[in-house]
Amino acid sequence: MYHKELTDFPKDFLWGSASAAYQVEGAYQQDGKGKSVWDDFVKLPGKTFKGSNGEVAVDHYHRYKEDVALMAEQGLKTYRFSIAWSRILPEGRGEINQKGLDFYSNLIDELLRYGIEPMVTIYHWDLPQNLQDLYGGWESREIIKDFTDYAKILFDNFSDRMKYWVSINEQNVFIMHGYMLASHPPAVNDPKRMYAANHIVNLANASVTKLFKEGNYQGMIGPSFAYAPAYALDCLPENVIATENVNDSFAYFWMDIYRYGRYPKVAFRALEKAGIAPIIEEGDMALLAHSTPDFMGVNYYQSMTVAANPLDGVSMSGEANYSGEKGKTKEQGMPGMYKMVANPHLETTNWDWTIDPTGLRVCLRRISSRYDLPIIITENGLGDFDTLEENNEVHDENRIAYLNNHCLAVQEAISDGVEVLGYCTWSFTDLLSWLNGYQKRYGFVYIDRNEVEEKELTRYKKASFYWYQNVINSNGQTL
Ligand code: BGP
Repeated sequence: MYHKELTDFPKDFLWGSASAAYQVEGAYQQDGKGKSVWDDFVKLPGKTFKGSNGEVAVDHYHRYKEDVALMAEQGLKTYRFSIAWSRILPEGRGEINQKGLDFYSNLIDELLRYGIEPMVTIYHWDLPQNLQDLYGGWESREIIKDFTDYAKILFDNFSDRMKYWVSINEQNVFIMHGYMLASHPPAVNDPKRMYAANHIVNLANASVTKLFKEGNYQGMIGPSFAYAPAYALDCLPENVIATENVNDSFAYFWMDIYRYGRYPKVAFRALEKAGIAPIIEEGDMALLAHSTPDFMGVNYYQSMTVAANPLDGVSMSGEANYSGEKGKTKEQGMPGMYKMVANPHLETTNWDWTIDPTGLRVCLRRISSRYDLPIIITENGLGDFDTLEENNEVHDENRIAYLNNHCLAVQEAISDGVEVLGYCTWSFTDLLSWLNGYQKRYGFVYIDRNEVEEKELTRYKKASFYWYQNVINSNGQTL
C-alpha cells in the first residue's frame, strides 16, 4: 500500500534510545555487585572480539549524570536501560545490596528531573553467576521463584515512579546463543537442553508478568523480542514452505507463547519428532495462558531471506561475522527445513546484516495482525565503524540514513493502522557490543575508547545526535 499522506506520529510518541547494564555500566565489582555469568565468560579465549569485556565498558555507572544531561539536551522522551540483577542481589537471591538499589533509584530520579520516561529491562542477559553455579541457572525451575522475587523488589521500589517495564530482552537470542551456538554463557551446544531451558524462561517471564498485573502496579509490561521477519527467496513453493518453517520456529515459537500461552503446533511437532521437545508439567500451560503482556516489545535490525534446504544441505555452524569484514557470513540452515540466503535486493552492513527498513513495517504489521497488541520498538540501529575527525566531529551519515528510513517505515506502519507506542534506537552512547568489541558502534554519542585502551572515555556528539534532536523536536516532521 502506498500512502498519499502519512499519518502523524501520536502526540505522546515515545522517542527513545536504549542500552543494557553490562554494555555500559562498568564498575563490575563495585559497591557490592556480585558476579554475572558474563564476567567469566568474556575471559574464555576466543569468545569475544579481541577479548573485549564490560569491566569498565563506558563507565556509565560513574558518568550517568553526564549521559542523562546529554539525553535531555537531545530531547529524548524515554530511555530504556537494564538493571543488573547481581547489583540488586549479589547472589541472585537473599540479601539485597542497598547500594545497587540506590544507583538505579538515582538514575530514575535523574531522568525524571528532565522529564525523560524511564523504561526498565528487568533481564538483559547478565544472570548472577551464583545461580548458574547453584542450580544451572535457566536449566532449573528454581529460577522461576528467584526471578520473580528479584522483579518484585524492582516493582516495589520503582514502580511508583515509572510506567514501562520490559520483562526479558531477546529470549530467543540468549537462549540460542547460550545453548545451541555456545557463543553466549553458559556456552552449551545441545538443542534438547536449549528447548528445556527456553521453556523455563517462558515460565519465569509469565510468572513476572502475572505478578506485575496482579500486584496492581501502575504501567505496562512486555517482553522484547528479536524479530527478523522471514521472506521467501522467491515464489517456488518449496521456498515458501521453508519460510513457513522459519517463521514458526524463529518467531511464532516465542511470540505465540507470550501472547496466547501456546507453542505453534507445527514447530512443536517437529521438536517432538526429533526428541527435543521440552517437558511440560501440570500447570505450565495455564500459567502461560494467563500472563498476557500489555505490549509486544520488538528489537528489529534486519529481515532474513529463506530457501529450501535439502536433507544433506547446510547446517547451523554458528560461524558469524564479528570482525566487520564484509562478506564473511556463510550460508546456514537446518537440513530438510530451511536455509538463510542473501537477499538480492538489499544492501548489507559491514557485519553482513541486511539493511531493510520495509522489514520493520512488515514486522510491525505481522505483530499487529497476529497478536493485536500495542508495540514498542525497543531497539533499532546501525552498527558501524565511526571515526573521530577534526574538531572532534563524527559524520555518521550512514547511521542517519538508516535511522531516517526506519523511522519512516514506522510512520508507514502507523498509517497502515498499527498501534506503535514508541521507538528506541540502539544505542544512546557507544557501548560494548557483546561479541564485537567496541569498534562496532551504534550511539548518537561517540565514546573515545577501543578494545585496547580505555583512554579518557570522553563523550562527543555525532552528527546523528543533532539529526535525532530535530526529529524529536518536530515529532517526526523532519523525517
Ligand atoms: C541486540 C541486543 C543488544 C545489542 C544489539 C546489537 O541483540 O539486545 O544488547 O547488543 O543486539 O547487537 P550487536 O552488538 O551484536 O551488534
